[in-house]
Amino acid sequence: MNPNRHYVFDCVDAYTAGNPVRLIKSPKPDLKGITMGEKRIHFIKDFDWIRTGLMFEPHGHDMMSGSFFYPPQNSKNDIAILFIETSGCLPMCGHGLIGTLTILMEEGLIDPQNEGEIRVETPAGLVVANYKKKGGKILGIKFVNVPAFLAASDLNIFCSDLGELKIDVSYGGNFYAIIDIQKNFNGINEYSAGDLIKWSREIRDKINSKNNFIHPKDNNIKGCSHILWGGYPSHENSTASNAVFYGDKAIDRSPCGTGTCARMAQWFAKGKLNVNETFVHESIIGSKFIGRVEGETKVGSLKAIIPSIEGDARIIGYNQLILDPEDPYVKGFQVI
Ligand code: PYC
Repeated sequence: MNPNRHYVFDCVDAYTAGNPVRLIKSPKPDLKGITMGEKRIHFIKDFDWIRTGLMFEPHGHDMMSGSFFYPPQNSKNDIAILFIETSGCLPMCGHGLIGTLTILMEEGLIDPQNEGEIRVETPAGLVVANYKKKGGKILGIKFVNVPAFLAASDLNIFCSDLGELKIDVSYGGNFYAIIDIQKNFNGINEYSAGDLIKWSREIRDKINSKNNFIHPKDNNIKGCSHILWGGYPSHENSTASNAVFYGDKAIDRSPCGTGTCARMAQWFAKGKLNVNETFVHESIIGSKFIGRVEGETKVGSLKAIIPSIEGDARIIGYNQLILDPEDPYVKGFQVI
């Protein structure tokens, strides 16, 4: 595929807990590499124009998130997924995984080897999902994610509007800066999404200029890309609420799957959550994921958890999207 040609992309649009998932069925680029991690690097190098064209305006919007699916490298697995969104090509995306698997199952695009289970190769590693099905509908998906770990704690970062903040950085498939409720931050319920977006950009720049977060087992996974702001939950049975910032203008409408895993690893490291405990996470719109610490493990020398996330998704439409080299906005744009 090359950016000088005219393409019509056949897509299925869905959402998971409020956040969009656009599965691109065809055409899809031929990616070099054996693992999805290697294929992700090839996509970033040669095919990012597809991501920007299909995720940003006018074809998408600030929060748009999507995926491509490929045959697995290992025949024991069922599928391989590449995640794209306005922030880039992600190692892993929780809401994206739930949405993509729901579409693949409901549209008959996958036939899992074992009923009830889908083994998924992602750039971050193997993820095993279980689904509940009724008739042709997927009622819910629970996946066991890649190991999550706390990477740094109590970093002091100055935010020009809020003042000094204490920030932890944790990995759950992407690196998250976590800003819990504290003296200078009263929780997401007290601020507008616009404020969180503005502060997130400043904080992310400051964190990445002073630190170099690299996954101990994969140096292609690096940098703190997402900011997770804590808040008080609005439902009695929820553990916490959060708003995750990504890209340059997005607040996740879902509770953020990889963010929830990162936060569970943070709580576990601080003795606030144990193995076999659940963590019900609310999003900025009140939608929920059920997280759970399935076990304990290590990533290199770091203590880590094996987290799981449960949620559901809905298909909302079928889209044929044109990328035409004659279109002045073929690569997409964003108004900041
Ligand atoms: O659900 O993991 C997630 C996610 C990442 C970015 C937006 N959502």
